[in-house]
Amino acid sequence: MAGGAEGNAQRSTFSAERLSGEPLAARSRLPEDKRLLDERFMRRAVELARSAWGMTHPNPMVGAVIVEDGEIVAEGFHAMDGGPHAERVALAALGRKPKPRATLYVTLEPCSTPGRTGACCDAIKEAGISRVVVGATDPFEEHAGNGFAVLREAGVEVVSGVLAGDCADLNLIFNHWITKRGPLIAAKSAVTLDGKIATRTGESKWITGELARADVMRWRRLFPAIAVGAGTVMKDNPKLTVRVEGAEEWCPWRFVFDGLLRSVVDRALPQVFTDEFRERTIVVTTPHGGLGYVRKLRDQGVQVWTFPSATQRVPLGDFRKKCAEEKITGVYLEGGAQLVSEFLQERQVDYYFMYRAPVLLGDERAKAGFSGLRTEKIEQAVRLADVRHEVFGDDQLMRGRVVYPQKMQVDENGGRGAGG
Ligand code: AOF
Ligand code: ZN
Repeated sequence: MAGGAEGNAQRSTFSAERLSGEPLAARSRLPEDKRLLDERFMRRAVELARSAWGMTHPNPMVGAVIVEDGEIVAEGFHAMDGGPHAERVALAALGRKPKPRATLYVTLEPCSTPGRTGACCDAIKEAGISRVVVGATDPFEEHAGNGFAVLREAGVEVVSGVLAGDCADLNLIFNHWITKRGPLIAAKSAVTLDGKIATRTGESKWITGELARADVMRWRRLFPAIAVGAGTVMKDNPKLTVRVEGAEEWCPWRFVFDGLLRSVVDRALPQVFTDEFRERTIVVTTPHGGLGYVRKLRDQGVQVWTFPSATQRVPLGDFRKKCAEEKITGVYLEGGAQLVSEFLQERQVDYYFMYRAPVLLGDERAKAGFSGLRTEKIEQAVRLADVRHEVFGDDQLMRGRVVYPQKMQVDENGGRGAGG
């Protein structure tokens, strides 16, 4: 394909046609050097958007730059939900009227309806911007594709789909929240070359290296909630906060799945129930947990969500609904294997992060990350789509959207209780 914004999008992981919401033929064709320049400025806009990593929920992360005569003259990003949009921040930072040939780069299609802050399309028109370059389409129904139409009607030149894959990837959580009206539930595992998460004795620390672990911290900071099973809480007594040098310790919502409340022991309680962030801990359980334990947790200031269930397993679809009601837009499942397997068996994992380290156990009794499915044919396999690969030192991250097969069979012994 000869040049054009679509050339770039074809090479990226996502299809620009799908993301930009426009047929390929309708998008403008640009000479190669102009396209490269557009990508350069868009890359800066993506970087700016990321400055608000984890701080905009339920809104998206958005970055914008204004370019005059090939130079960036103003920058902006959407810093928090309810705050001004990136385009308006950039226009305000400029502090004067843009030059007639100015270009605005923005990672997300400018909004065309007044939300809490006024439509960005209006601000763009009022400022007299003549060219707008956009990354991804806004999936929000009222906005999707409309921003392009409104601006073009006003005579603005619009180029869409520039770094579309990277721009959509910025908003994995927002995109899912808007289109599926519920949280993005993502699972993470760190595996060996042979796909194992622990040795036969259960040792799992230090499979991946420092850089991969730092990346996990970064994703922990993005997701509004983390989830673990009772087994993990009892075995590792994790803190589940985000600790990054130079930044204050951050605590997301911490879900502990414990159908029987076996982590509420009489001895010293796990630290997620007692530390300074204990009010950010939510125990997810069933009526089989016992009211005395529920009371004990509540006395600590810990929240408890109890879901009716015939077994000790928490009904995960109901958990998802409750998250939606509580406006929790994303949940990062950190394990253990039993809990993530239950989510998988119930088709409740939407996204998967797999860090693979160059370590080989070669032991058939080493522990696998997932179990409980009966996969006889490859067509029954769970697959990832919109896959992205990243490298962290010697380790690799493969991540993507989970696509379930039409027929997925859960093995009889896959139905053990919540915990892990
Ligand atoms: C943009 N630029 O920086 C953002 C956009 O309630 P509001 O006013 O914050 O509007 C939220 C909606 O606006 C959100 O659902 C999404 O469609 C869009 N977000 N749009 O042009 C931005 N944050
Ligand atoms: Zn806007």
